[in-house]
Amino acid sequence: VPLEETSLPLFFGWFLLPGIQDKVRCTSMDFLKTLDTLEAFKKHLPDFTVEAEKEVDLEQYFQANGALHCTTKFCDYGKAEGAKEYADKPIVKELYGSAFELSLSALFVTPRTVGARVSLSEDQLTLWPADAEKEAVPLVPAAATLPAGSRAHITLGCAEGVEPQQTGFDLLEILALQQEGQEGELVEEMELGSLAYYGKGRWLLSLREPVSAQACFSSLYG
Ligand code: ACK
Repeated sequence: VPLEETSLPLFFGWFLLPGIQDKVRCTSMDFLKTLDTLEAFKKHLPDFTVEAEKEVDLEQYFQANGALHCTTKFCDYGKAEGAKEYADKPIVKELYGSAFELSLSALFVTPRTVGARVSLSEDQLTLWPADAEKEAVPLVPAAATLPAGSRAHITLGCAEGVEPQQTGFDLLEILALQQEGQEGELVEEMELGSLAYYGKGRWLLSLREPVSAQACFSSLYG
C-alpha cells in the first residue's frame, strides 16, 4: 500500500534548497544583528520585552528550528480540517516534487517570531488553500479581508515557548495594519531595505531586492 494512502503528512509546503537556506539564514542573522543595535530599537525595547532589560541579543532571543520552508497546508497527519481534500487536489498531485522560485519580499520581527514574507505568484497561489487566511480570523480578525496568500511566510525563529504557526499570525497582523492605511513609522533606510515600526514590538524590513529562493513543493512526515 503506498504511503500516501495510509497516512497524510504533517504538512505540505515549499522546502528551500540547501544553498539558499544558508543564504536566507545569513540575511536574517545580519538583520537581527543590526536591528538590536539601532537607537530606534532600543527606544522601543519596552514594547518588545516586558522584562526590564536594557538590551536584548536578538540572535540569542530567537531559536531556529528545522529546515526552512513555506507551509501551504498543515495536515497534522490527516487530523486537520480539509487535510484530505487538499492532498487529493489534482494540482497538488501534479505539482508535487516540482521546483519553484519563491520571492521573499520582507523580513519581520515581533516579540514572538522572526520570519520572511513570501509573495506568491499566480502559479504558486494555485497550491494555496482557500481557507488559510480565514483560519487565522479568531486571532487576527482583519485576516478575513486580506488577499489569499497573505499568510505565506518562512519561520526563521521563535522566542522561547512560542509555536511556529505564530509567525503567520504575526505577519497577518502587520499586513492588516498596512491595509488599514498604517504605513508604520519609517525608522531607517538600511542596506537591505526600509525598516518600519508598527508598534507593540513589530518591525518590518521591506527588502529593496526581493530574495529569490529555489524551493521544492513537497511534504514533511516528521
Ligand atoms: O512555521 P510554520 O509555517 O508553522 O511551519 C510549521 C509547520 O506547520 C510544522 O509545525 C505549521 N503549523 C503548525 N500548526 C499549524 C496550524 N494549525 N495551521 C497552519 N500551520 C501550522 C508551523
